Amino acid sequence: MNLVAAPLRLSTTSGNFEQEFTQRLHWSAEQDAAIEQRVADILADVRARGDAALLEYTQRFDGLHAQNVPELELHADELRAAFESLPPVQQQALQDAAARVRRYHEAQRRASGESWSYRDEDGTLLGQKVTPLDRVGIYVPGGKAAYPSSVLMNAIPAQVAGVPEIIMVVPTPHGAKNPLVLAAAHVAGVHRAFTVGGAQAVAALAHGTQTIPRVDKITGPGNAYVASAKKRVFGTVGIDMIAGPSEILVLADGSTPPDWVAMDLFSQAEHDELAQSILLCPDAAYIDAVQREIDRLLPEMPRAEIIAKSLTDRGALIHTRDMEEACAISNRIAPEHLEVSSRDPHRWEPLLRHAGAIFLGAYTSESLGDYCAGPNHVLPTSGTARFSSPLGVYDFQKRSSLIEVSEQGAQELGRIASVLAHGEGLQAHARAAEMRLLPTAQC
Ligand code: HSO
Ligand code: ZN
Repeated sequence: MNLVAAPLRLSTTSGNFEQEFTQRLHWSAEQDAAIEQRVADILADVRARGDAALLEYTQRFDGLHAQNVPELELHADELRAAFESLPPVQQQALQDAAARVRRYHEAQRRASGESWSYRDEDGTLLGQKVTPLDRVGIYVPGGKAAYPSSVLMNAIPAQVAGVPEIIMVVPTPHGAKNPLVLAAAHVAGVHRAFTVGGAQAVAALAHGTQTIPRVDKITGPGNAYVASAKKRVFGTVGIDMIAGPSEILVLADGSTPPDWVAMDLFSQAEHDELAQSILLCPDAAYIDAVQREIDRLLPEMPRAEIIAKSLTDRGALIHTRDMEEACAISNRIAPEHLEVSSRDPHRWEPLLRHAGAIFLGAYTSESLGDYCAGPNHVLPTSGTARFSSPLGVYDFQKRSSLIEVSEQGAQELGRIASVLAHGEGLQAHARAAEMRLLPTAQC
């Protein structure tokens, strides 16, 4: 088989650049009406019949037979046993990754996850109280997209936020359990885990069943059924985001060995045929060199077919006038992962405004971030980095405003509120404010 990975070659100086560029970026999640209907039915059924429905769907879709849902729980000793069954190098790698991810998220909590307050001169106290969610559900896909690293990336920020109950669901088709996933759950401090998946698991977490407690928020990636179910239960519970296919954008000044860049482009392409890998570079000869490395390295890759299709259908090698223009185009794309593969990454970083994660310098391969650098690998995709952020401790916390008005403060605030309440025609509001005015200060 002669596979070809031929990303689209574009140049910003060419007349039809805008049109070709826009076309290449275009991606829309197909809303399959049949899936939508099936998911709506499953949600309604699990909501109405609880465990009985969950058990039936698990039997039908996962070929997993059990007498009842309690049998589908993975207990703490089973998670620990999975961890202990791993070769020591894998145990160590999981623990090292978890420690680094925990440390990063602890810093995040210190920087932005703490309560604060201040007092006005008249003694009025104003503040913000940060509280962890009571209970969260983490969806972990089964089968080929079962990533132990994603268990760490979802559970650790929840744990660092102080969530007292983290519930994991993971489908195990025909009972096939992924020991690394169970071990990661053990390392990350998941409290309870169930071998259920699909829309039925999302329904169980959102509404609760006799066995599975209802949660306050559901995070984690999943297939089209899971994504549709998460969208539908949003409002009953919180959700993190609906992730699209992975993306990498490499901004190169030509100083990094081209095979490093080629492999980084492969690293996201190998996730999915729909993944998008893009190179932006002002040096045409370097772009040629990267393409040569792509051709040379592709046959070595076990997932060559996926890589070839992803690069050919969605990839691009874009020649820009200079690095400044490359940065501007990167901002338009707002990629999930942005590598600044430059001798001088700090020169370009201030120009980069929209990206889920920014990897600075030739040694910072995105793949290190996927596993163990520390920051979260659950990131906004499909241009949503324009307005959203990586999964973090803040996703597992919420904020309450705190207000304590002093007697003196009530005089000043009462006058303002009374005027505005009369303006809105709301008498009770006005009188509630006025009643607290001292006789000398009455309006
Ligand atoms: N790059 C993926 C995360 C991942 N990679 C997990 C390897 N394992 C998120 O975009
Ligand atoms: Zn990855």
